[in-house]
Amino acid sequence: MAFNYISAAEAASLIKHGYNIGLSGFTPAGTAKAVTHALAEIAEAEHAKGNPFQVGIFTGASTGDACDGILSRVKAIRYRAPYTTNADFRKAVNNGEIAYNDIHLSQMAQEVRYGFMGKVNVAIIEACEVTEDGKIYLTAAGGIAPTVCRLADQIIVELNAAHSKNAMGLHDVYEPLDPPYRREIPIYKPSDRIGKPYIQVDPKKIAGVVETNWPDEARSFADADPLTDKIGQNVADFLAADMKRGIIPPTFLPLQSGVGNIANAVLGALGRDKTIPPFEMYTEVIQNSVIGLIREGRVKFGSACSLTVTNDCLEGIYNDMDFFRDKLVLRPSEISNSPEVVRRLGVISINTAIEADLYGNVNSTHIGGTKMMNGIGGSGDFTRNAYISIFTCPSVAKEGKISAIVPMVSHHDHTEHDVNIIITEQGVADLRGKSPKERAQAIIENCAHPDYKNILWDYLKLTDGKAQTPQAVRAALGMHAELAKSGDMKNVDWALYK
Ligand code: 0RQ
Repeated sequence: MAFNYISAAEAASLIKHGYNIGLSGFTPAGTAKAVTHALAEIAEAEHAKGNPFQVGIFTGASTGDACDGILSRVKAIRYRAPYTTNADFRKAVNNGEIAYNDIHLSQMAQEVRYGFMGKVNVAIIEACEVTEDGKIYLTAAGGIAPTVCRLADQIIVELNAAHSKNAMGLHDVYEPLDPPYRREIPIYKPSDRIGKPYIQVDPKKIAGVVETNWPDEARSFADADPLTDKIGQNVADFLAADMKRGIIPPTFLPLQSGVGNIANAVLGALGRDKTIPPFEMYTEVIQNSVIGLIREGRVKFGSACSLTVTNDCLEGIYNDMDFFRDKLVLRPSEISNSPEVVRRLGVISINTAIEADLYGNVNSTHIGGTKMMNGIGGSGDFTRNAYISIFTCPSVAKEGKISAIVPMVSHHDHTEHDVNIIITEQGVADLRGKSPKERAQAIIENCAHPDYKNILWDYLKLTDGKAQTPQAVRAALGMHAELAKSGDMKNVDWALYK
């Protein structure tokens, strides 16, 4: 059957107030852009007429400004899940304007299937190719595209010429059955392929194809600096030492690494350390640094959900697909982040904390316990199931006025039961095999900034020092309270809590 080629505005007009839209994409590769942009114009016009116009957004992870940004600015988002990084969206969430459901990325597709979030009315899927018999070839990310394609009443395809058709074949599309029929996900090494390179849909559901030429809105990251380099080096040295003493097998283990400057620095340091053999990634995002390491032969294979790379890097991959075809695979997020597979493969996870407490609990999402930063993303999918779970962060933030090591985290994402290692530029706290009181010693000694060490030792003196997890409950958030009061945690006066 021939497709109905329509404009972005015509496609957006299929979306009504109150609909839930399901989007392709992941952080922010492969997200729909043209139709959401046109949807914002409809919302603005409806609001000008005094009519309500808001939608729910279900997607893989963060989208770009052409979705989360513009739709938040025109107040067109009622509900959204999961992770996002957009500053305008963040502002709207923290102003109470959007209902944001921050769930583990591996759970997103299944929670939509289970019906936890309501119906998917329209799916908007970015593709590099679509065939008349209903094969949709995704671009630079897997996300939850297979699930929303299957569940939506209508599918709009954004056929984006900015993505080369060479992307065909990058994907391994696999959707598990739901309980009680679910079987194991048969991935036994990062390079295993278990599905198809396209999403098969009923072509009658494709309401229209919108042709675009809109590059991904890739985030750029600052160059490595001495601080991130030191953290990266500490991670590489730690892993090399663990391999030397036989905790990590000599073949090494697959790595997961989060997004951002620290992740880039960690990978740079691992690439340089030739005592670590070439390794594989079983991760959610592949950043520029991994592509460089694949070219150098330091990374043997990359399994991920998205190519979160700069546009020139992406073009380089597409132009060199003969080289990359057997070294990269993109999967739906429930597979790239599958707890079952992560546990089986023995993935080493490396994610970034906002703050960690003396006992190894980690806050990855909230500033001051209340304001959403980005979201948990896939950090919990990997941390809870990792062979070794690592959190990195600078020991202080905001010119030293905030310590990343605090008596008690102001919001809880990863518990003391799941966090093995904390690494700052100061050093490495190895929490494995330690009791809470032993962990507190290791964290203060090795990770806290020198300006805060005595403050943290003095905090412990307020506790009875004996309980399983010694806390002085009134003082436990005293450093946060001091920050709110004077703008500097260093001013905390423990005498007030005696
Ligand atoms: O503030 O933006 O005003 O400069 O937080 O911190 O140090 O630039 O680090 O960009 O890597 O973000 C945890 C948020 C770190 C991120 C987090 C302030 C700091 C700065 C950003 P400015 P940095 P990053 C893979 C896995 C959760 C999801 C995850 C994240 C800003 O890594 O969202 O891991 N992780 N996913 O100054 C107040 C503190 C602070 C603080 C830092 N204690 N108090 N402000 N900041 N610590 C990705 C996916 O899942 C797809």
